[in-house]
Amino acid sequence: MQDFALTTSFIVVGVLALIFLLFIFRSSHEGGDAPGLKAEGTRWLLICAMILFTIIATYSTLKPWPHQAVAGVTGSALTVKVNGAQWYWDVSHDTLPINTPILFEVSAQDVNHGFALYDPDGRIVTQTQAMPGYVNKLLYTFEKTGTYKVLCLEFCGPAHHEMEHEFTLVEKGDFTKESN
Ligand SMILES: [Cu+2]
Repeated sequence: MQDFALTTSFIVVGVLALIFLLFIFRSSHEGGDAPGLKAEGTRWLLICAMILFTIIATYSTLKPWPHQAVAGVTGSALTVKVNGAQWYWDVSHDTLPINTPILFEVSAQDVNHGFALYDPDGRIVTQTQAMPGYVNKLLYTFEKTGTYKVLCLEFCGPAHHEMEHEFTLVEKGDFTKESN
């Protein structure tokens, strides 16, 4: 869907640019030798060329959308369901393996919350919104073992600061689904 929207908007912009160019070309011909009109035409031609260049340059350097990355690995990923509520996190697994793609499926029960993961050094490593009625997919591969904290990033009421949770990251060999 994202790709479709992007491609469609680029095509529409491209067609509009072509219409502009057509009008500029025609008006500069109708204007005969009038130097003012020719200068105007050249200016518009340059503007359109710059717009086209920007679009092509942007399109050619685009990285895959995060959703595509999620779609590509869902088969090998370990899925963790996360549900935010006033004022706690309900998660399906507490212990997770490192060097394994983890797919967090994040939702909320009541109001918007912010699901943010902090590494053992207290640095935020990834985050997404937890929204009622939506499941936001967040893909992350942990590289270090230890205790990772979940904190809420969206003010969600008087006990917002108590919305903490912990994940224990262990070596791949030490991980069993039953250990959760
Ligand atoms: Cu909160």
